[in-house]
Amino acid sequence: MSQPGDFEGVRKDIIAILKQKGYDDGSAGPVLVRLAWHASGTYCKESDTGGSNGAGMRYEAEGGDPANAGLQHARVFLEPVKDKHKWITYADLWTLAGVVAIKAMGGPDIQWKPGRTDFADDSRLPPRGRLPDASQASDHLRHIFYRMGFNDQEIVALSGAHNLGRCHVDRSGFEGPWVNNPTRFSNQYYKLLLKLKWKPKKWDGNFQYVAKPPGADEEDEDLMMLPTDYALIQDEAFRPWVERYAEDQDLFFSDFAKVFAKLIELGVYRDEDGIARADKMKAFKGSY
Ligand code: ZEM
Repeated sequence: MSQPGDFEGVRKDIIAILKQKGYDDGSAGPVLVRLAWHASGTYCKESDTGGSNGAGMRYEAEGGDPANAGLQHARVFLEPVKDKHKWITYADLWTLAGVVAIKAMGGPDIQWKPGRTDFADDSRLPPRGRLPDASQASDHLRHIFYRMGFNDQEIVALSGAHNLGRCHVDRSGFEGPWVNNPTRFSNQYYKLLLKLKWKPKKWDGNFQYVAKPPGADEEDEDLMMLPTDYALIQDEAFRPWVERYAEDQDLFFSDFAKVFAKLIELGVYRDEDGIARADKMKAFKGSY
């Protein structure tokens, strides 16, 4: 048991569980980033419901949503950290783990503030269907991300998280990594989107794009893009941001840091002093 408020201790212990021999590419990092994103990405600005408060994925109604398939791995990886620092809420731990993982994989420093509260029961969970559907295109991306309060540039910057990790057929119905080194944060995703010749994958699974990595041998694993990734280069407002981030990694890192910090604050009400106030959060008192 550590001292309440020892977030440095929590950060160290998150770093210590990142290396996971035998799991995916040897790292828990990417799936932790996805956990932070799915915990936050249910937010609806208009009704001020959903978001990173509550840690609703602990309950079947949210955790068992097919959109969240596979994220139990992330939650299990974090259990020893929660065990050692019992005072931290799951909602804080999941968002902090995403931030720590991004930094440890070579990404930018992202501002993180504590104060999220865990729901005491499952009566306040956001409805299913608020997370994006990878088989759709630009209109859908705008519909989903505008609802959270993001703009076109922020949609493109957030999508750069697909530099990390991979798709798993048994989780999403899609298959493969976006980049060659999926545990190293970079702007490679944007470069490959523009540079490679993306073709529909020939298989019985979900429609997705594939390409051989540059200089690949026949047996090299195909890289992939989801229809929503590909939409970023087809849409005339998204594409210029893909081009800018492909050219300028520093710009991408600084924009990504801002937008990820905004993502993990969704649904968190803070007083002017920055202190989170659960009793002022609609998700805790209102109804859907
Ligand atoms: Zn993802 N994402 N995502 N994403 N994502 C997957 C994996 C990962 C979409 C999506 O459908 C999928 C954001 C945005 C969007 C990560 C981070 C972020 C997978 C594969 C799918 C299907 C899941 C599987 O099979 O395991 C769609 C449609 C998005 C709309 C733009 C945003 C925003 C993210 C963070 C900021 C990460 C890190 C992964 C890799 C997870 C892993 O386990 O390796």
